[in-house]
Parts: sequence; structure tokens; C-alpha cells
Amino acid sequence: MSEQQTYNADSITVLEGLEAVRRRPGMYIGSVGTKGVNHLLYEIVDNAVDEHLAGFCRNIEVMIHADGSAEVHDDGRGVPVDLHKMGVSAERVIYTTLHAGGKFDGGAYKVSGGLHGVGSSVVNALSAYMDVQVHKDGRIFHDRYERGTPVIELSGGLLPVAGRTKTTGTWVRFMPDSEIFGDHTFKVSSIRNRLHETAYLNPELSIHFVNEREGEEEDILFHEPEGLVGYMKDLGKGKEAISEIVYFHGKSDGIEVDGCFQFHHSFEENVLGFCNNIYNAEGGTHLTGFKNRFTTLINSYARELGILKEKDDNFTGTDTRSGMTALICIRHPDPLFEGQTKTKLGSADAAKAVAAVTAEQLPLYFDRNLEELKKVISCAERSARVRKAELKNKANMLQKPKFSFDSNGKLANCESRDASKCEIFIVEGDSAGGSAKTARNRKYQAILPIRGKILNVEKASMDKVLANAEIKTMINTFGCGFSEGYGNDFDITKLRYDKIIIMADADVDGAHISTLLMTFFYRFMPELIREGHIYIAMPPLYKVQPPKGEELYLYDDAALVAYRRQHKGSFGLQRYKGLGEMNADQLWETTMNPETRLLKRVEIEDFRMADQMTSLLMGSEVEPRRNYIQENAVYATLDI
Ligand code: 28G
Repeated sequence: MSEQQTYNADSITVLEGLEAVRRRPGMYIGSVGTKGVNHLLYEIVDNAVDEHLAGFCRNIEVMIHADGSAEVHDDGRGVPVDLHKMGVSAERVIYTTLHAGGKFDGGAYKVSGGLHGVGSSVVNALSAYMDVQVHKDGRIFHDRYERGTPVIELSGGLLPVAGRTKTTGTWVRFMPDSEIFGDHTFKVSSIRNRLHETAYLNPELSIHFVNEREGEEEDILFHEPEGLVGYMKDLGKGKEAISEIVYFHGKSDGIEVDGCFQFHHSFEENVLGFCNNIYNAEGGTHLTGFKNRFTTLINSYARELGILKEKDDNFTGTDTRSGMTALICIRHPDPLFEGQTKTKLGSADAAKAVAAVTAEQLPLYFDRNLEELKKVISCAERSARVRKAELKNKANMLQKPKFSFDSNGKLANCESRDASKCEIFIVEGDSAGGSAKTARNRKYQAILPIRGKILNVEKASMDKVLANAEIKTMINTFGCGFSEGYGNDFDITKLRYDKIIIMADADVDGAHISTLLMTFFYRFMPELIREGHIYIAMPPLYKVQPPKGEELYLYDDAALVAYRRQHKGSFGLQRYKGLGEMNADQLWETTMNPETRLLKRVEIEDFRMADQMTSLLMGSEVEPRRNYIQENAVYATLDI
């Protein structure tokens, strides 16, 4: 058989492989929504980062073009274009064979965290088109695919030479296929965050990000020579530091460990793990290794210094990490992932390696910086004190009679007890609350009016939070308890409503109230957000009344612009400033009726950034707050 025949035979299986990806895209990239679209780009960027990790690329360019395509360029060696044993250019094999990837030559690490590392061929299969340009060995090569199928003819299995060059590198431009993704597009805020994070994790890499989409043009260079320390500074923005940033680094059992921590005036713990450049949302063994050894270390120092007496109990792990922000970043030649979203590092040797490096490196720092050590221990003492006080407090609070299901004067509960069908509207103000009570479907819709701004849980101590009437009412009404630093009474199976819907005015005050509520949910019931139970009602901004024809509600300014474009003549226009301007019928029709309303589901993609965000949001500036709410509240489909 000639080489060409070999390829023809194999190419059938190749195309069948890519066809499988198109038939069940979710299996490969998790979703066919906006997250899936972003995933395609991350896959390609990760390949460029791998080329950096292999030691051959310092600059990566990422472009979102106005037409909805994305382009990535790296100045590495260029994807190999020589004849592969399958009888075609290696480039063809890489972009058309499932799992053509694998560990890079030269012993570098291939990113393989979680959902990533599915390979460039998956991106190719899910793109309307993909152009690949390679500069290598003085020549320029161009290849093109449409829905995964190559459209450039090879000669002798090789790509035609498209020109000469003195540089080396790879360009990939692709268009997410609307047959797969519908009208979902790239979510730029997530891309920006991820690229910035990649820059922090790779201090010698520069990432140039260009967004050419109409109305959102931007051009940013991410270069973070301070690495993890710079990342820590970023995460600590808006928080008051107690201790210095401590950076440590070492290698054990073939696993490289980089770590960094700092204490702030806060009781929160924010310990983030990364393996081979990928954030591990569910944590894993690297974090366990660090946390356990850190606790042991602090306890033994505290005894050595006489801060803990013989009769005293050890600090708990939570005590020693109270107020801590930490980044633990490992490079592992062959990591293992587990958990619901495969974002939890499972490799047992990672725990051992991180513990070993922590035990070896931290004493080098603490032994020389006694004052810093004392500050760190004082955080643990403070936490232990509060823990003991709150344990009593909580016992007291739990003894108080709970609000019974209906006896709360303000809550208008629904009749059904079938949680999967029930929803509760949290409504700002008594008057809007009154309209909502009249408007609702009383079988399935409960109304909980809250007065004015709720307590900012970010700034209040735990006993104040638990004493706050609105918060107590919410906890008791939802039925699922709450979780906080020292214990977890949260039980999502007890949740009495499938949807918790924040209904506030579409103005700055309304946005503030939504933010306060989301902060409360994020800190005390984060699973409600993770599991998609929190929604924001979208009251209309406008009502238009054409001279003939039906009145129409418009939910944002873009809709008004579109309406103006389509309706040349004059029409009546009413702007709604608040929920209070609508009568009960209008409120039902526009905002509450599941058949016609628009709901946003609150999704926090970046739980790692959310902690810092809450600090940012609670600041005095309104604009970032509004942006945050708009960016993080992703449109759910019309909730029918
Ligand atoms: C621009 C967007 C994304 C890439 C390279 C460079 C090489 C490569 C890529 O090799 C896999 C498997 C083992 C050799 C390696 C070039 C060695 C020598 C490379 C990218 C081939 C493929 N010369 N740059 N892959 N190995 N950039 N950027 O995808 O045997 S992928």
C-alpha cells in the first residue's frame, strides 16, 4: 500500500472520530453554551502555553475578531509539518486525530487539568472553519479545515509552501460553529481573567490580548514578572494586610512546588490550588498537603514560643488559616483528577511533595522573621477566641424558637410544599412587596419583602449577622441552614424553593441591594449559587406603544435601540424607574409570570476571584459594582 492509501483508510476513521465530537460535543467540552465556546479558545491557548513551558515561546497573542472568530499566535517552534508515520503532515494528524496530544517531548509538562487537554482536534471539529499557519524552517505553511475536514490538497502528504520567513511560530484562527453553539459567543470577561491568571503563573510569558468586537474594543498586555507574588498583591487589593507576602518554592519527588501566602484583616480563608497551570476549582491533594503541614507547623511554633500552654488545645486547621490567602501551584508530570468536574487534584504524591516543601521552606522564613511568625499566630489566636465565643452564641441562637413556616408576618408563603415547583421572590420595599403579593401565583410563588438595604455581611461580625432580622428570616424561610467558617449546618436537600429570585429596581440602589444579597448567599450559602438556585428578576426598562399594534415591554437599552431601528415612525415610550411604577397586573406580566418573564441566573464562574470581588463591590464606587452584576449574572434562557 502506498502512503496515500494508508492515509485514505485512516482518514475515514479520523473523520468518524471528529463526527463523534460533533454529535456529542458536551462529552468533550462540557457545554455548548458560552462556557463551551470559551473552552475552545482555552484549549488552543493552552497549547501555546505548553510551547512556553517547553522553553520555546515567550509571546502569545490572543485576538477576538469582530466577526466572532478567535485567533491565537505563539512565537514557539511552530507545529511540526513534516511527514508523520500516518503518511501525512504531522500538523494534519494533530488537528484531525482525537487525543493526538500527550506529553510533550523533552520532558516538559502538558496541561491536562480537568476538562482541558482534549486536544486541538476537538476545537477543529467544532469550528465552522479553522486556519492554521506555521512558520518553520524558513517556510510558511497554511492549512485550512471546514467543520474538521481539510480543504487544502497535500502533495506527497505534505502541505504546500505558502512563502518564506525568518521567524518561527504558530497561528490558529477558528470560528466556533453556530450549528453547535447556536448564537453563544465568547465571554470576554472570563477570557481576560484567565489570560491574566496564566500570565501570573508564567512570569516569563507575555500575553497580548486584543478584543476587536464592536463596541468593546480593548488591547491589553498581560506580563507579570512578579509571578505568584504579583497575583497575591492582586488578590489582596482592597483588603488590609496583617503580614508580609511569603513566597516559597522547592522540589520533591519530581514535583515542583511554588507557594505563596499572606494574612489579612478578615476571617475568610482563600486557598487556591493550581496544577500545571490550571486552576483546580475543587482543590485537592496539593492543598491538603499544604494545609495539614501549615497547621502542624504553627501549632509547634506556638508551643515553642509559649503562646499555647500545655493545657491548651491545639489550634484547628481553620484557626491557622483564618484570614489567609494562599496560592499553591505545582508542576506534576502525570497528574490525576477527580471530583464532579474533574477539577480536584487526586494524586497522592502531590500531598506528600507539597507537605515536604512546606516543612522544609517555611521554617527558613519563620526562624528569621519572628515578628511575622507572631502575627500569623495572632491570627490563629483571634480565630480560636472567636470560635469559642461563637460556639456558645450559636448554641443560644439555635435554642431560640425558629420562625415557623407561615407565622412570619412579612412572608407571604406559597401553598405548595413541592420544593421543585416553588419559588420565592425577595422584594425590596413594602410597596413593591405588596404589589408582588397581589400579583403572584399563590400556589407556587412566595413573597418575602425586605426593608431597605440588608446588612453588609462582608463588614459585620458573625453574631451581628446572625442577629440581623432580615438575614434570620431568610435563613429560616429557605429552610436549608447555612455554612460558615466554623461549621456547616447547610443542607441543600432541605431547600424549600427551587428558585430564589431577587427582585429589585433596575437602578443603582437596586443593584446595590442585589449585591448585598448575593454577598450573603456567597458567604453563607454558596451551594445555592453553585447549584443554580439564585436568580435575578429582570423588570422591563421600557414600554413602547406603537400607534397601531400591541404595546411591548423592552428589557434593556439594546432592545430599545433595535426597536427604534425597526420602527421608523413615532411611538409612545415609557421608562420604568422602579418596580413601584407598575401595577400588580403589569408586574405579573413583565416580571413574575414564568411564561413571559426574563430571569437571569446568577453564576459565579470565577469563585477564586469572587472573594476579592466582594471586597471590590463593597467599596464606594458604583460602576464596578454594576459591571460585576451585569457580567456575572448570565442570561438564562427565557424561563418558560
Ligand atoms: C497558536 C496557537 C496554539 C504549538 C508546537 C510546537 C511543537 C509541537 C506544538 O509538537 C507534538 C509530539 C512529540 C514531536 C515540537 C515543534 C517539537 C519540535 C514542536 C500551538 C511533536 C507537537 N517542533 N507549538 N506542537 N510533538 N503551538 N499554539 O499549538 O513529537 S503546538
